[in-house]
Amino acid sequence: MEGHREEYENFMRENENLVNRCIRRSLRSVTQKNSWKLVNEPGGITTEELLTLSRGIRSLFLSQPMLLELEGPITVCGDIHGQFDDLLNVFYMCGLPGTEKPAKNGKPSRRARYLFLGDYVDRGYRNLEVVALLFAFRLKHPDDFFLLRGNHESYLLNMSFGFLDECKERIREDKKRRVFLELNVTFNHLPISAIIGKRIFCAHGGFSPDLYDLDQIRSIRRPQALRPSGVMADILWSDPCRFSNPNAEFFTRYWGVNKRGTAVAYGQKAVDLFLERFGLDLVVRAHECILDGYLFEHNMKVLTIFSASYYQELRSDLGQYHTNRGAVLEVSADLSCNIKTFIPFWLTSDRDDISPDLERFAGYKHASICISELKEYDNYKDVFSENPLYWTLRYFEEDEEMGDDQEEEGREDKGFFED
Ligand SMILES: [Mn+2]
Repeated sequence: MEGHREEYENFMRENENLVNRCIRRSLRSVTQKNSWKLVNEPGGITTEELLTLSRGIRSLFLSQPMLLELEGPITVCGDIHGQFDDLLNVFYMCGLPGTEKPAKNGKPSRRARYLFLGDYVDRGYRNLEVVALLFAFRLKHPDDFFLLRGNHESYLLNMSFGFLDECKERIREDKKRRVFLELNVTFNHLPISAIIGKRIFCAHGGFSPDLYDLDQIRSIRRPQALRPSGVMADILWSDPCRFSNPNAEFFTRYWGVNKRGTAVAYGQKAVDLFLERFGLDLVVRAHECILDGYLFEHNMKVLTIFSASYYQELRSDLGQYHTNRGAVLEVSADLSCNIKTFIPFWLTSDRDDISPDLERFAGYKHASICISELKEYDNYKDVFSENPLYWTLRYFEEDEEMGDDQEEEGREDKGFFED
């Protein structure tokens, strides 16, 4: 891990300006009329610069464990799903990463720190902006800003739910394949869980019936593609059991079948045993859209947090979207928990300081993928037909073989949209 930290520090020495520019430009979009777009837009960052961030951040992920051990105070955020305005809304509400929050009620101020629970891409339409800004903050604040992996940080999902379409649409022909693949390689380096103050377990979906020792998480090697089953899949995919039928409860107090058809559903008994075994108090997870933005279940031992407000399903071109609030959880230094909820920027009318043209739906194109379109991806076949476990490794080998030549061939990135 030491060596990776050094790699990361070297990377930052060379690329600090890029990281700062990426953050500055993203935040400007809150107050300036113009654009929500950062990548491949005038004044923004180029495709190559996005890839530079994406490569640099891998050594930072590897320098820290697969199971992060964090302390409060820290703000925990759920799914973002490409809704860049929600991400900015969270920072607007809870403080910019690394900055001092204003003191309230006589309490001392503190630096805003964050833990995100995954699902950064798909569904929404500003995936590239979300990824770029999260990566930039992650690089800028390596010990105050953390990202976990969600089930959508996997090419098996994000080639079908919007991210690949966005890459296709916004990145020029000869680069889009590389961007999509390289970002997914980086996703394969993300840690999958965190424990705050030794008491609060955080992950995208939940935990696993096969998890009897936390070292099982720590020992998962990276880069790691997401497999369809196993401990890692359960942590990223599972949900709490819900009972509409009291008779069903009898059978699913421990573990049930997950309605998604993947991983498991955990009942209250399973939660009690899990928390007791590891001396924990609470599971905080994301993964499900909740009307109020948050939901306590299983005797308040499981908290779901969802941070994409008015969450768009894939069919939002038909005017279908949820009318949910977004929420975040603020955990204090003594582990007391405070939930904040919010509605989209574009529903608020009293913020004069915010750009008037924030309409989320303007310019949004329905990200559809149909079977016939898959034909276009024939050149991915060699990659996608493989077992995900080998895919990552092979991609790395290819990358190395190409080495410096590839950089030369790449030339200066002058995409369609750049000045
Ligand atoms: Mn999810």
